[in-house]
Amino acid sequence: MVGGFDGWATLPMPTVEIDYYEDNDLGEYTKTRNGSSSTTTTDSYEGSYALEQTFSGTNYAEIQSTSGLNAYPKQGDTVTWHVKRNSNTDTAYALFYAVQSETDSPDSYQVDIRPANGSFRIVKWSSGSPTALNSVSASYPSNEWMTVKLDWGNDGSMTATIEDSTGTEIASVSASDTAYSSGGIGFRANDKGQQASMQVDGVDMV
Ligand SMILES: [Ca+2]
Repeated sequence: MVGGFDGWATLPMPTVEIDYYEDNDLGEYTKTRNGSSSTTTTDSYEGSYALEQTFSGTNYAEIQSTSGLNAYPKQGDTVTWHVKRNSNTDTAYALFYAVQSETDSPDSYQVDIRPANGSFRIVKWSSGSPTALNSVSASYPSNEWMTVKLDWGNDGSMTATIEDSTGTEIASVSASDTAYSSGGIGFRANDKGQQASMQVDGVDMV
């Protein structure tokens, strides 16, 4: 014990930035569906820029990244996203993690925000097919920044929680799966005839 220093273990874990979009560039991502994915200055959670996906029609807005960002989550990490949606009800928004390739609907997991179905889910993608590992009911506010937090355990346990802008919990869902232990991140907005619009900012590991 020297100079009162009592060990690194007592220090708080630093926040590690995944993407804040302040480079005003999505070059780290592959556009895997034809809907619009761009940076925006109209609406940001922190700093000047955020990711914005808008979509209406027959092809989702989707981007995937497995390299180029500052960090990617793995088992044992806690991830947070800040997400905002428009008021249309027949829409769905996906936060992908454990992305195995920069392709449409890659092998991955996703936290699934589904105003269209009134549900909040953890979904596993395998060979292009989605399976809901667990689903709970949820009613989402619109036009405000929600916070999504994912606790991804070393044993493959996953708990995703979503809160409104005041910190009140909207829903929490848990699942467990060990198919993927690390990988990239991605985002998707889609609809069933309404215009899906999602902003994302401040993606961190905490
Ligand atoms: Ca930002």
